[in-house]
Amino acid sequence: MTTETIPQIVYDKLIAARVVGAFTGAGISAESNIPTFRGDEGLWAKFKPEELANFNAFMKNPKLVWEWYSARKKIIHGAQPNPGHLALAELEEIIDEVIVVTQNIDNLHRRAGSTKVYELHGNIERNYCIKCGENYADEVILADELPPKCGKCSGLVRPDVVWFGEYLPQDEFAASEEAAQRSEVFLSLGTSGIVYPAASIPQVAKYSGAFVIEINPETTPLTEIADVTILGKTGKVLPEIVNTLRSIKRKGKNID
Ligand code: BJW
Ligand code: ZN
Repeated sequence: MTTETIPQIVYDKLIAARVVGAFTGAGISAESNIPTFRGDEGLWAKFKPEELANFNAFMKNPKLVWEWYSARKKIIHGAQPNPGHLALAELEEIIDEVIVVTQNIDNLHRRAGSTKVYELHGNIERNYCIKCGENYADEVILADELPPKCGKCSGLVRPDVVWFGEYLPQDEFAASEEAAQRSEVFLSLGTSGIVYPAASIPQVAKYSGAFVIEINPETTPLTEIADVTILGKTGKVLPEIVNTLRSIKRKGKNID
C-alpha cells in the first residue's frame, strides 16, 4: 500500500511490537540540511560517486577527495538532529527495543539520543592512517594542508567511511542482520535502497516476517517489499507517528 497519510495498521503493528528495527539513509538527515547523495539536489548531482567515494580515486587525487570530505565534515559538524531523528530516539520510550541500522556517517542518531545504533558505512568523525592504522581526530588533521599525513609514518590519512568496492564492517553488518531477523516491525527511512549490501537489510527483515513500513517522499526499489509506503518526509511523519502512539498508550493506561 502506498499512501500520503498514516494508515491505522501502522499504529496497530507498532503498539503490538516488542522489537522494532529502523534502516536509515541520507533522507532522514536532509531536514538537518545535510545534502543527500542522489537526485537533483543530491551530492552526486555535482560529483559521480565513483569519482570520489572509492580508494583508487583517493590514491589518484587525495587532495580533491579530502576537499570534498573537509567540506562535508564542516556541514555535518554544524548540523543538529531534526524532528525525524528525535522521534526515532523517542520511540525507545514506547517500544521495548529499538535498533537503528544506519547507512549515514553523520552521527546524528546518537546525538538525537538513540542508544542502539549500527553504522554500516562508517563515521565521518573518525580518520585513520592507511599505512599504520593510527587514528586521528579532525582537529589534528584539518589544521594543516590537505591531504593530511600521518605524524608517525607519513602515510596518507583517510576518513573512516566505507567506499565503493570496500567491505562493510563485518560485526556491524552481522548485528544488523540479526536485528532485522528479530524485528517485528521494520522501518525503512529516507533511503534510495540501491546501495548493497546495506539495502539487503530491510529484505532480511521482510523475509523473516517483519511488517515493513517505508517513509520517503518518493517510491524506491524497497517499496516493492514494504507493506506500507508513506509518501512523506521523515521529519514530519515520524513525530506524528510517535505522538499518536503516545496518546494511544496513555488512553490504554486510563482504561486499565
Ligand atoms: C527523504 C527526504 C526526507 C529525501 N525524508 N526521505 C549488488 C548489486 C549491484 C552492485 C553491488 C552489489 N553489491 C555490491 C555492489 C557494489 C556497490 C553498490 O551497491 N553499487 C550500487 C550503487 C549499484 N556496493 C559496494 O561497493 C559496497 N561494498 C561491497 O559491496 O563490498 C563487497 C566487495 C568488496 C570488494 C570488491 C567487490 C565487492 C560498499 C558501498 C559503500 C557506499 N558508500 C557510500 C559513501 C559513504 C561515505 C560517504 O558518505 O562519503 O554510502 S555511497 C552513498 O550511498 C553512502 C550512502 O550511505 C549510500 C546510500 O545512499 P542513501 O542513504 O540511500 O542516499 P540517497 O541520496 O541515495 O537517497 C536519499 C533518499 O532520501 C531518496 O530516496 C529521497 O527520496 C529520500 N529523501 N528527503 C525522507 N526529508
Ligand atoms: Zn601512519
